[in-house]
Amino acid sequence: MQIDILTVVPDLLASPLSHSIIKRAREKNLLQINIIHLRDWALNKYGQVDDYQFGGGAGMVMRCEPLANAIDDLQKEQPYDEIIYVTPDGKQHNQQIANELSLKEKILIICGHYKGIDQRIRDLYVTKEISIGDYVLSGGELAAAVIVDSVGRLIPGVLGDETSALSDSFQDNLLAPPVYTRPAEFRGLKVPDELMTGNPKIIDAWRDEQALKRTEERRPDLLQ
Ligand code: 6GU
Repeated sequence: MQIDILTVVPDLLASPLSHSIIKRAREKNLLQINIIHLRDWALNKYGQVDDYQFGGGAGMVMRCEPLANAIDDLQKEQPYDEIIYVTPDGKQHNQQIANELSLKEKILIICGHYKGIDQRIRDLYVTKEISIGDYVLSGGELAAAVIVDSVGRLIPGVLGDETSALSDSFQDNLLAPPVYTRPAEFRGLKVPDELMTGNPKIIDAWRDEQALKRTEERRPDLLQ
């Protein structure tokens, strides 16, 4: 899978996508991430990509021409399966969207800055608008990193059996059960007996029960 990310702050994206599972996915060539600097399509030698809003108001807006020219160039050989704009007014990201995106071949994520991008780019190019939650970030880069991480780990072959996504929170609309490692007792707190039985039936039943209990207590909305 290829994920291109169009940004005016490429430095914000480099590190979060170069570690752990995502690093290995890139090394195995299951995931290609290209961080692309929008200034390469700037309007002038000053690197301008934004302008004042029509109608007035504080804050700049990212202009159409650099974005349109960049997108046209980037899909000359192979069109994008999805062009995503990350924005606080998008649909809230979740595991189902991550699952769907992980099956695509080539996607573009556009990171907005300032007051966002000209509406006409959204009308003409964008196929999906995603927010990562009800709060405002300074730009779309950290949201893009969150989305790429959540998608990249789901690409077939990225996770081994031992880290299978099947046991993650949300994968079946349940939160994950508690987990324990050694020592078997810490400051008077013991690991639940069920996990120490070595009996897969008892262990699975305990995990299912705990996942359900946690979800009922913390996220009853997931059970609707
Ligand atoms: Cl996608 N972008 C920005 N700037 N802020 C956000 C967001 C995205 N999602 C939540 N807050």
